[in-house]
Amino acid sequence: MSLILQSEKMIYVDENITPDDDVITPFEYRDVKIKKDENPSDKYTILPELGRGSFGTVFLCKDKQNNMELAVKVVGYKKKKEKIMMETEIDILASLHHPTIICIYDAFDYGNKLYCFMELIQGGELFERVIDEDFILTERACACFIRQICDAIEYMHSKRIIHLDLKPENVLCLSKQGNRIKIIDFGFARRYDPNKNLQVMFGTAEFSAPEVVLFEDIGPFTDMWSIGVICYVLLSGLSPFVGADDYETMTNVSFAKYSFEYASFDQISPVAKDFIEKLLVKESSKRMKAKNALKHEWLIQLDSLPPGVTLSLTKTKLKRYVILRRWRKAALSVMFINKLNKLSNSHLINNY
Ligand code: PIT
Repeated sequence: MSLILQSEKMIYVDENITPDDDVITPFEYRDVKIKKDENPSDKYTILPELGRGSFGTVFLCKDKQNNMELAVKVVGYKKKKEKIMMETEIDILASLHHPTIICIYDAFDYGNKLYCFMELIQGGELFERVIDEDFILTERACACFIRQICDAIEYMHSKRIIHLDLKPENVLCLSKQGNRIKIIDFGFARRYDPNKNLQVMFGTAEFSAPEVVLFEDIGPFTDMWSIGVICYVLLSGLSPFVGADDYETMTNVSFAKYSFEYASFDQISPVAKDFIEKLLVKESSKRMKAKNALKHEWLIQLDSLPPGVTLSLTKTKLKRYVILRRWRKAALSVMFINKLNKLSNSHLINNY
């Protein structure tokens, strides 16, 4: 049972479920290789758009053979580099078999586009779900979500794969009632060789680790910082490093200074704060690893504690946070369209 109904509509997540029982994967893991010169439309019907993000465009679709609903990410490529990036993403996804990671179903390279068919996840983004009127947000519910994220990341790190873009938008809920989540978007994920140095210059400033903004060596520890930021936001509705713009945010991240001196944190337990403190450590080598995060008292004690107080102030602040992000996303797409229009206009001018 993943749901306790309190009064008529209130939803209490039953955090006693460990992430591994009641596994909801709609199909058996498949050995996916990219099919070439096969038209995906022969096997699948592509339906309306599901969403757009840093990951590109994802459409709803159906397997014509068994009528199973799926999600498909379609990426057109012009340059060899773009193709290689998407191939890496598909290859990484195909090597990950975990209940808290989106499951790949099929892949095609056809007509200068790469198609990645995946399981359909219908519960929406985690933060959208927790701000719902019916959802009772408690520290235990937060710990239940964070434990599943740590579980997936520990699995990835054990396979020497790093995600590098962990943020709330990339955590989806399986349903509107249960507590299960899945991690999506492996567009920035990398195979990691501990003997080789790796720097990157991408991701979302607000959730990026100091080593990313300072262009220093990154590694599995980079994902752990992002989990610390997600956890801070989930428990308080506040973003620890966000500034007026990306430059200010990156400066804040580089100093790695943050505080729990806000009213939202009054209701948060010392053990939860200790969990965050062990992740938001500037020196990457001293940061808590995924394996140890799963052994941290905050995630271990989860099963034995009562649900605890509802975090009403956090929820109010989270609502504001989510609405602001929606606005920013909308503004960014308008800016993008304007830029495209300008580009195509200048193209017209240049051609006349
Ligand atoms: C869904 C439903 C939905 C979005 C997605 C899947 C997106 C998945 C996705 C997974 C990736 C990736 C990009 C997007 O690189 O609303 O079932 O691994």
